[in-house]
Amino acid sequence: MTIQEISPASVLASAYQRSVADYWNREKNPVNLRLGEVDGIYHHHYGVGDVDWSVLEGPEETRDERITAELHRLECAQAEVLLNHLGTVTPDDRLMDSGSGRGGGSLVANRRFGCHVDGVSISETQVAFANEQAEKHGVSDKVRFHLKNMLDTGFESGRFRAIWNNESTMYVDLSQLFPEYARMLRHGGRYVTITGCYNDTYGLPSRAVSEINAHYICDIHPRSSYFKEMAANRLVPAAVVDLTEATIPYWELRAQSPLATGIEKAFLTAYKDGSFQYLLIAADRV
Ligand code: GPP
Ligand code: MG
Repeated sequence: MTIQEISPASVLASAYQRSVADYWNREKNPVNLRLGEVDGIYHHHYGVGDVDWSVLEGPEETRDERITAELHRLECAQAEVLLNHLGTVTPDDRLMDSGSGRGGGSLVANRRFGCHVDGVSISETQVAFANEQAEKHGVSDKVRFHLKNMLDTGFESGRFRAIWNNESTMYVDLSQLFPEYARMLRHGGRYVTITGCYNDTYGLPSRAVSEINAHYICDIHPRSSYFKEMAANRLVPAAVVDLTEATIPYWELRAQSPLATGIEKAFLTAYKDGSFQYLLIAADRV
């Protein structure tokens, strides 16, 4: 283990990054923990797909449990959509989960492909939690989580077959992020992001988008900046999927859940007024 991996001060390059690390070190939202407890896969992203509204019916005593399981099912479906865009991955390949949270995405990638996964987070608490999960799932030989900064990981050039960000690009400047990915991806490697971005055709960030930024201490980028910065960094888009319609039902259900955090209305407003989009972008490193 390098010094960089064990010293938070050397990983956090700015006061902003320290404030983000502080948020995630303290974060214990039941909407994340209760969902993770369903099957031991802890995600930090939202869901896609049609809601089974029958979960609201049936015995009152188990209603909350049914909603929790349904929200988790939709978040797991979102992770599968991302994995579907990683291309061919063999058990010897290495993938990087950039902004790996409590580790759920890395575990499901390893489960599907049998590959090595390096998860990266600037939160010590998340890294420790995720490494415990890898132990519990018996895959710590192949899935490892590191206290590292995605803008400057220290990983060797050409290490990765694929890199993904599942809702974590809004914490970094893309003009700093993509050069680091172009360096770490091998030629023909795949980059995938699922992200919330603001819609250039709306203009600048709407009130609802600004509320989301304030809630998570992030900086949602315009859709155009993804393509501009990819083009500048040898990343050629291979697929773009607008998941906006597919994520709205998740937010409708979450708004009715006792696990709601208060940000649900802002997401629904932003998606419905056209100021915000939930997008998957897959790109090849050339
Ligand atoms: C979800 O994490 C993602 C983020 C916080 C980044 C912001 C994402 C956008 C698309 C704008 P989470 O699962 O920890 O959030 P919550 O606690 O609200 O479920
Ligand atoms: Mg969540």
